[in-house]
Amino acid sequence: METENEQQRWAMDTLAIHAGQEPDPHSGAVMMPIVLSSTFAQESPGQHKGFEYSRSGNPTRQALECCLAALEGASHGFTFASGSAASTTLVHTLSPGDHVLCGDDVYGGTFRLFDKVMAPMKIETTFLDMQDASRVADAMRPETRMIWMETPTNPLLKIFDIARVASIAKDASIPLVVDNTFATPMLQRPLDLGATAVVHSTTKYLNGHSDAVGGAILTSDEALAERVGFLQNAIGAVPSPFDCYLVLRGLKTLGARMRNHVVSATDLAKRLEAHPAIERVIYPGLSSHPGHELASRQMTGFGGMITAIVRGGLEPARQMLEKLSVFYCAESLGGVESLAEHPAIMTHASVPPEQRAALGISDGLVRLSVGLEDVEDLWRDLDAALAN
Ligand code: P1T
Repeated sequence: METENEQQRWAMDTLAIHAGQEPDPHSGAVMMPIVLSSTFAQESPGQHKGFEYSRSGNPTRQALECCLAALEGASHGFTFASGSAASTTLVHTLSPGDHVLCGDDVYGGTFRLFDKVMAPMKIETTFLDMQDASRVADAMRPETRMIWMETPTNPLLKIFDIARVASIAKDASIPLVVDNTFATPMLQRPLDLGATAVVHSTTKYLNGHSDAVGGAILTSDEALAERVGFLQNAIGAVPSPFDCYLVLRGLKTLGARMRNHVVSATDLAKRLEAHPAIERVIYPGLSSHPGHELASRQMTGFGGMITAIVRGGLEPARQMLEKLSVFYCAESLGGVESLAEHPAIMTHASVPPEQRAALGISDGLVRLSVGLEDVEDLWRDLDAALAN
């Protein structure tokens, strides 16, 4: 792929395979080399081929950053050692006294970042349900400097209206950050809907094979990009070239994987909804989901995550998680293998119990990451685990 302009003409599946990458000029290798060198020779002090030191920039990382930026329709991409490192770097664009509006349902680690790391640094966060976008406008304060949301949210799969919240952010001249980890750019492109920046845990669908931890920030806002680029180098929470390579390789099949995840998740959500041991299924693709209509407009597919409430609470939910065998009981999501987990005990344990109760993260709630195994095997596994 020669230029950014040419890249803009390519469809998503083509970008996922080629953006930011060309055959190696020395050998013709079609896969991006893993450049492990920590430093780069300079012809004269300050005269170099674009790389000085691998924390500041690395060829393998640059290829990944270009590919992710192309997929999200951004002009700038930055990658990090984890999704949490990406989020932490982004909130370091704020200053003491600033206020953040954050969606009420976010990954437990993101809640913890705002609640336990940023609050003592005098950055206050208000968590609110953004399903009614007018609540966002009402909650704005003169010192509000950032709006942050996940959609679909983790783990309740709420859908927030990106375009509406983006216009509220724009009126206040503050950035809207969308964590696009659950949808991926294959199913939702927040920047096209007016968001200022996208963050990702590349650990999940983007890598897709549960063998690398990473994160990313994508934006077309020049001032924000300049600051994030500075902070990426100054804070230094950068990914290794090997992890960049793994995510770059995983990205090549992102489109094919996401289409398959969506088909299987839709099928299983419908079957679970009719299962007597299940009290409620939350999946944006079901017409029973309150955000179904908005998700149909805002996304091109409903994702691979299903949340279900097991009838009877903690014990039946625990038994289900113990009995599953094709689904592994494990944190994380977005890999080729199916995973099931219990947010109240596992991924969202850092959210205080009263807040979990208010949100509806009950003890019977389990979260499924539907993988790429045969869907009938997945159904047999779920059905057997739900039998008493
Ligand atoms: O784990 P890490 O790469 O640091 O990413 C953090 C993160 C950020 N945003 C979202 C939406 C996430 O789901 C995560 C990580 N989530 C899990 C590990 C999980 O099981 O939900």
